[in-house]
Amino acid sequence: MEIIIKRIFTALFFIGIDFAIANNNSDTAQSISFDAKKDIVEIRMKSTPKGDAYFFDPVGVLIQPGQTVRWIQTVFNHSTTAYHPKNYNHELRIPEKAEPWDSKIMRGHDATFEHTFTEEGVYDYFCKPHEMDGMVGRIIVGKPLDGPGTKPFDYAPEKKWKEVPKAAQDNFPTIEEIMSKKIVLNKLSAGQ
Ligand SMILES: [Cu+2]
Repeated sequence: MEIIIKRIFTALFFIGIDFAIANNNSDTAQSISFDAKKDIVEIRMKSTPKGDAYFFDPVGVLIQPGQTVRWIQTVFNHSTTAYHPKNYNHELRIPEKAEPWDSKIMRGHDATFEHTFTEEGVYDYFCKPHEMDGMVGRIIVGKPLDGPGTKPFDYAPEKKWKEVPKAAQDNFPTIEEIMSKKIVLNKLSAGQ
């Protein structure tokens, strides 16, 4: 009996906390946090059943400024890293005004990383351990505009940025495909 009463008290305690948090938000904060939660786009870091290839799925997404992307690791040890000179001297392939992100190597099943996008344009990113194998993705925020992500690979050889590996170049969905489909599933995910 005592245990049951304790449980009821615990339950009431947590309901109380939720209620307090909900009431603490101003109207604006409430609507922003509600919308932000609803608008999170999830991209999974997966492997083929045999474990011989790793990939982002979906590999391409169209989102709107202010939206957040959440990467979820379903198999061990990946990163989501923007193509940007600040990230290991990689080629600049995100809008010039945008902040680059780098999750570093993520550890553990269900590890997640989030980034909120505000600048419009094309964003290319890679997984640090598997870029050479073609584990890359592309996100378009709003409109592609004509930023670095719309340019051909190795568009500025004088900068001496690290080259985008051929396997990676081959795995980006086209801008046209992302704009028309909004979500481009990875061809490696077929049948999963
Ligand atoms: Cu990876």
